[in-house]
Amino acid sequence: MLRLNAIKAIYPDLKECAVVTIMGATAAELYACGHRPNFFYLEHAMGLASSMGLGIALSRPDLQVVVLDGDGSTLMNLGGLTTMARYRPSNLIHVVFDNEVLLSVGVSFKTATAEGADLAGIAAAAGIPRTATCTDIDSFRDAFRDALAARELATLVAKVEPVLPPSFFIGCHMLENRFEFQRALEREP
Ligand SMILES: Cc1ncc(C[n+]2csc(CCOP(=O)(O)OP(=O)(O)O)c2C)c(N)n1
Repeated sequence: MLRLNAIKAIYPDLKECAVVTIMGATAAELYACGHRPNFFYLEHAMGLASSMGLGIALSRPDLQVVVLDGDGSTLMNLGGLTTMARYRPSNLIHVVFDNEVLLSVGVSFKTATAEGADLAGIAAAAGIPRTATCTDIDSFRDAFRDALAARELATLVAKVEPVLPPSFFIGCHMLENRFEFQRALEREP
């Protein structure tokens, strides 16, 4: 599965959600699908997209929050899984695009998932109530929509090819994105 196609498959569902992505390829691919004020591209702070998503989900329980994470980033903040499970917000879906490498730094450095680490299994063991590993677009879209409908904290791992986007272009400055996203979050439901 290509991550771009996986993002396209859930893109219509992201319209009403607060979305936080990791930096690099995932951010660029979501941006390429069409930027929205409710999308935040978390630059530099590798591993912390899930923690930021948790904070938003807890402070805005009326809002569905979606985090688009990577395997390297998730492995860098495994404690984030236990903290998400501990507070268990029903309005948070944590998607991990697992390409088994640190793709965005341009080298094919393998992560532990290339050697058998099972992020959905780790998330389940951390206490995340709903987990899945998806290897094709249809099962990923179904797992995502089921999690939305269930209103239950979920970590969904999508196994994707290590394919770089044609460009890392993001047409809004980090600061602009920061203020625009804040305003989107402050808007009344
Ligand atoms: C603390 C920290 N270490 C390293 C980096 C450099 N860096 C940026 S993206 C990235 C790889 C992210 O890997 P992953 O989460 O698997 O996502 P992918 O790029 O494969 O989509 C790295 C190492 C960083 N931004 N911050």
